[in-house]
Parts: sequence; structure tokens; C-alpha cells
Amino acid sequence: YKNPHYASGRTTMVHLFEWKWDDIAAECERFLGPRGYGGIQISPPNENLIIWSHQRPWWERYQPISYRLITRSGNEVQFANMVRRCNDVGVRIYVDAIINHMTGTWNENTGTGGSTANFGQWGYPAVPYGRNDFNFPHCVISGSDYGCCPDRVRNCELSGLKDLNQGTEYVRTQIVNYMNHLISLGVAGFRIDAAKHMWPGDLRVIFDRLHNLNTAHGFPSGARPYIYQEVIDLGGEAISRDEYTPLAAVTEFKYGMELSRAFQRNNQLRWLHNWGVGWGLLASNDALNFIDNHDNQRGHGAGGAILTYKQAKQYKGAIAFMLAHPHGWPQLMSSFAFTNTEAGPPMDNSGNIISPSINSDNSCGNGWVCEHRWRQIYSMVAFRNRVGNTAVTNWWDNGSNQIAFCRGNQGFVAFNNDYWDLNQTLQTCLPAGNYCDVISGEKSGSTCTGKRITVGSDGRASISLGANEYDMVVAIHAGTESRL
Ligand code: LAG
Repeated sequence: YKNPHYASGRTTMVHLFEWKWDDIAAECERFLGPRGYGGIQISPPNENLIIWSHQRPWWERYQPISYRLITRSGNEVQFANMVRRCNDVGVRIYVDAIINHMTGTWNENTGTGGSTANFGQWGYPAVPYGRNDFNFPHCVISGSDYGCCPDRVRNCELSGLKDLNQGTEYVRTQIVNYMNHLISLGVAGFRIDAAKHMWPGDLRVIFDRLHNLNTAHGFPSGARPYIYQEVIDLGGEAISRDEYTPLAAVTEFKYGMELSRAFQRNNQLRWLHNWGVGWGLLASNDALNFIDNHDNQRGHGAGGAILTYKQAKQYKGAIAFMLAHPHGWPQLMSSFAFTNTEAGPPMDNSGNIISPSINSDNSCGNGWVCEHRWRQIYSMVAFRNRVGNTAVTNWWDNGSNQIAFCRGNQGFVAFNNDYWDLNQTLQTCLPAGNYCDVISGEKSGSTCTGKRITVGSDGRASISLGANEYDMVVAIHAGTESRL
């Protein structure tokens, strides 16, 4: 369950938060496939409760009312078409699977596919689920439970969301059927929402009943779905991520927390010389790494001082470090712009999601940030694909916030997060030649729209990064996108 089954040479997935299936299919073909992205985490595809009383917040999608594939993102036909078209261009689809719970109790009672619920009876006729399928006695998780009481964290309700009992055969069957339906449509794996709130033993039974990936979508025979379990573990709780790594991969929330600290100058970049398990991170193959996710970018979940698109220079620095460093499997966030932390995606008066528009400079409009279309980010995806499994070598730092390192003889990257300029001759480990920095610009025909960097026959090059430059990173690599 720890292999994303990316198409050959691809390494990185992006969360297209609240995107519609038709738009994702188009994005695979026109951008993600050609630019070397490996996969997409999509918003939950199963039917959710419509919540107009909060102007259709993004979080309504975490309130399942059935496992029918019908949401604001599209219906089952559109879903199947998206998966097919993305797989055809080498981009995998990973589903955000909400299997811990069903909706909370609301006055509103209509799902995105028209299903209803009997909240008072724990009744979800469109599955169907009833009272026996939930944990009793009914209780709600409180903040102090996380320190003391694993049984309450797993058997009580998260935020008042009705808590399914995955210990019962019937519930397991409904969940497995839902997930196997998605596998039959060609998805490559799952994010397991709220995994901390389910018993590892129950999850193991569910995972082991999943089908192999669909060979008609290009997966090798016998391939197991990639599974990354959402467990927020920043230390100090009764439940540890180590209970989940024997099953499958786990979301590494420490990753973005520590890099956000460092790139906000609350820790010096030089300390990143032993980034990885030396920092208490999960083993590389167990870790689904990210800077921000849909929760902590708006102060939900493990909130705190997480970098987002709103602090663009520091954010791009942290993302570049994540993509340049070999630890773990990286995931990027692709957001819609927001100030209100409850607000859902751009929508019309009927609640229909408004598609992103695509500007001539590759950026998005209509309220979509599209971080994955920022040159500094997609160029580093190509960098990561290029450098593959090579090691970090020739670490250099100035004893403060200027650092640089090589990835084998395939790539070189430098960062300046100090208040003064970086001007150094550094070992790039690359073959002699002229390169085009993929951060400040890109190769366009035989010219370079950014910094030109000349690597000598000794592998060394003069590197400049002014403290006040637009970006704090320089990156060059072997391969046509960077060699002039
Ligand atoms: C997750 N991971 O474990 C998701 O990443 C996170 O986004 C989900 O919470 C959560 N688990 C449940 O799937 C989000 C919002 C919550 C929201 C919940 C359900 O962060 O704020 O709760 O989705 O929509 C909302 C209200 C609560 C209310 C609850 C139940 O904010 O006040 O009690 O719904 O109706």
C-alpha cells in the first residue's frame, strides 16, 4: 500500500481542492500530463449533505450522506471519464475517502444527489446505514481525549459527525464496496480521512479486502492501491502514527510545520543539513509530505503557522526545498483564494462551482490560485523527476540561512533566506556547460528568460541570490529544460 504506482519517471501529486471532474480531465491533458505531474488527490467524490446555512462551505464535502458518486464536482459518468483521461496521459487519481463517519445532524437534509437522512435514527437509506452501524453509547470527542483516551478518540464522534463502527461486518462491506467501485473505475489509491479516529485493526481488514488496481488503466497486475492515512501526530498524544505505518503510508504533518518554521526564519536553514528521520520525520517510504493541506492552510486540523500561497516567497522556498530533497513522497496544494476560512470554492448563485479560467501566462483566474501552475513550483516537479533517487551531496551553508546542495550529478539548488545577498562560487556537481535557472525563468528555444549559470569543467559556478529578489531559490539540472 506504500507504492503510488506513478507512471515511470513521475514523483509528485497535487491536491486539486474542490475542482470539478471535467476540469481535472482537461487539466491532465493540457498541463499536468505534459509537465510531469504524477497524480492528483481529488475532493471526496461521494454524495454529501448540502449546507446552505453556511453558504455551502468547503467542509460540507466531509459530511457524507451516501456512497453514490455525485457531488458538486460531477457525477459518476464525469468521474469515470476523468480517471480514464488522466490515466491515459500518465496522471493517477487518488480519492479522499471519508469512511470514519457520516453527516452530523442538521436542519437541512438534502444531499448533492438528492438523498436524505434520518438524523435522529442514524438512518442513511441511500447506503443504507442504520442505528446498528454506528458506535454506541453516543459520545463526542473532546480536546482532552487526545491526551488520554484512544478508545474515545476512535469510538466517539469527531465534531459531532455520526461515527461508523468499522468493527461490524456490514459496515466493512459497505466501505469496501465503495472503495472497490472506485478501483474498478481506475483510481490508484486513497487518502484515508480521519484515520486516527478508526482502529488500525479495522482499517487493516478493509485494506486487505480491496481489489488490485485495474490493469485496463495501465497498472501492473497485482498492484495494490496506494494508501496514505490522515493521522495528525505532532507528538504528545495517546495515539501515535506508528500504530498506522505497519498498515500503509501516513500523512507527515511535521514536515510542513518544521519547514514553515524554517522558511519563516524561526529556525535557520543550515539545520536542514540532516533533514529526514534525523528530524523525527517518518521513514521516507512511509511519508506523504506536504507544506500545507486544505485544513491547516485555513487553521483547521493541525493549524498553526503553516506557509501558504499567501506568503508566496517563503512558500515557494519551502516547496522548492521539499521537491529538491529526496525524503518521502511530496504532495502539493492547489487552492482557491479565500479570506473567510469557511468559504467554499468559487460558485454561482445556485451553488455550482465556477471553473478556473486559464490566462495566457499559464496562471488561473476566476478565484483559483493554481499553485501547481506557478513556474517556480512546476519547474521543481520537473527537477525532482529528473534527479530521481540520487543522494544529497556537497551540502553547503553559510552558518545561517543560505544553503545549497547537489542531487548526484543531476541537479543543483541554492536558497537564500538571509537579509543579505548570497554571492558564492559553489560546486554544482553538474557537467560543464551553460544552464538556465528554472526558478527565475525558463529555457525558451535556445535562450533563457531567467538567470544564466555557467558551470566550469570543475563543476563550479558563480551563484548570486539577492536578499530582495523575487524568489529565494536558484535551481539547475541536467536535461533539456535547464541546459542551454
Ligand atoms: C478531516 N480529517 O480527519 C478532514 O481533513 C477535515 O477537513 C474534516 O473536518 C474532518 N476530518 C471530518 O471529515 C471538516 C471541518 C469541520 C467540519 C467537518 C464536517 O474542518 O469544521 O465540521 O469537515 O463538515 C462541521 C462544523 C462543525 C460541526 C460538524 C458536524 O464546522 O461545527 O459540528 O460539521 O456537523
